[in-house]
Amino acid sequence: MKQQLRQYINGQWVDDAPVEKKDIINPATGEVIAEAPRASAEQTEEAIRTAKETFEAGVWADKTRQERAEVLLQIADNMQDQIDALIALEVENNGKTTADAQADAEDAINTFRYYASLLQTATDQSLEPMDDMQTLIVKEPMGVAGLIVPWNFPLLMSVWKIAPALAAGNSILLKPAEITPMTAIKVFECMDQTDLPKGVANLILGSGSVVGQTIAESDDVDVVSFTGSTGVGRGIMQAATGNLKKVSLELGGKSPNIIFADADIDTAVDYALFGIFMGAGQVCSSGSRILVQDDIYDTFVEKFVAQAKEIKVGPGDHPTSQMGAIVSEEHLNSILEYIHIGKEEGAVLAAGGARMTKDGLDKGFFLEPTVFTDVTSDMRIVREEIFGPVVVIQRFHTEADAIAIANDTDYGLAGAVFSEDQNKALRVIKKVRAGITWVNSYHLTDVQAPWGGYKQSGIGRGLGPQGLDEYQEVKQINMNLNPKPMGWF
Ligand code: TAP
Repeated sequence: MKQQLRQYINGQWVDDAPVEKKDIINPATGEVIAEAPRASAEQTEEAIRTAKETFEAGVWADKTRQERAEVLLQIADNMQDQIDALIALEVENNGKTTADAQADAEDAINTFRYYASLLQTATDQSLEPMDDMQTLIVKEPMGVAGLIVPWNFPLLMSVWKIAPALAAGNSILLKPAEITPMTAIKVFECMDQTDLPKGVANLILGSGSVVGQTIAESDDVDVVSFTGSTGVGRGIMQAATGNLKKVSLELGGKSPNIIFADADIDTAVDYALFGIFMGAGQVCSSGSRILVQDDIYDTFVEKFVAQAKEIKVGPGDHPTSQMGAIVSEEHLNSILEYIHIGKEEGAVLAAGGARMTKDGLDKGFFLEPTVFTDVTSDMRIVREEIFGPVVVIQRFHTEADAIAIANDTDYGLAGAVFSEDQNKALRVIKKVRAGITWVNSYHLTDVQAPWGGYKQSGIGRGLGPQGLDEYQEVKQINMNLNPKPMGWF
């Protein structure tokens, strides 16, 4: 008997499930682990109405910052109690390794705690009175926040949106990716056991084309925060024009990782492997283009390829696995298609390139860590986001070449520089047109720092104080301290 998943609307787990259902698959085994409802547009509109009613009633929006912070901390505590279950569900539903899922779960809990602490910092401003006018600048919740998240970090991406949206006092409607709803449901179980008023947080399950599109178009949604592909993000922006709702977009990337000849080569190889193969490359900020200075190109490629071939690929819950499964067979096939395109384009396949079926991996969706060398800037595998464990290694000559190649992309999400010359590293990273960057590191970031992209990698910033601002309106209140006729007319 398949586990029946439920939506959470108006503080209730909804049992009268819609007719349409979707099988939820474990990507490591191909097994069906649960069955999820697929909400219709009408059901989505009803959930939006619930969120709107609770917002207008002020049951959450009118709470003090202290009261909201306390609820966020309750959620964090409940998640901490459930951390093993959160990790196991993320591994089972997404295919990532236990180590990856553990880092995500800890990050998610920390995000609730961070926004609780940020609420203790007063942001309202009172200006020095001018004549008899006293001006206050205050921040207020926007209203109903529609939160749409992808499948690659189902837990973390949900929490990166839920925590600031609730901290700001909004009512929310979360739509996880249809294929990975399990940990979002667990987070709502954790929220259900707190003092969060009913109807403030709602979870709706279903497809992007129906549920997501309805959220993006709805006149009753005041802000839509979307993480996903650039193509869908563009559509959401168009759909949002009806009521001119605020739009926050965290989109794709094709991020450059620049390795200078004076870098510590073993450190650079190590981080470059982490940069692309962590999460099986299904990470928006992956370092999917490695740029290597020609003096060390051959040595770097030799070391990188040798170590890539040693990565242990397997089920995420297996203690020896270093890289897990691809999230779905459909996505695996799309990555294999890119590998085929790369070979056709004339790139050299230096490692991997094939689906893995031996040693019991045949039922799951596993792919070898894949490395292409001898690529040119016009190739599709260099320009397009593959979103899998596939990296291209490019050669550069001078500092100026490195910057030009790094920025030769429509994306601008992330980037890194490796060099022992700190001045050069800083000079170059400042020229890289991207929002999340590193020097002699990769992937590691702080919840207090804003997260987001330049160019077609998005609009707005998540995390940090800016992440809270995405869900707040700013109002000026001008008070006449000495009311009497003004005499203008
Ligand atoms: P998408 O296909 O864009 O889907 C993301 C979410 O949008 C899913 O919940 C999806 O629903 C929904 N959606 C699909 N069509 C929609 C529509 N017409 N209207 C509203 N919502 C719609 O992305 P994905 O394949 O899940 O994730 C991979 C992409 O996300 C990559 O491009 C990656 O770079 C990007 N990503 C970016 C970041 C940041 S922070 N920049 C982080 C993670 C991922 P269903 O899937 O249920 O249909």
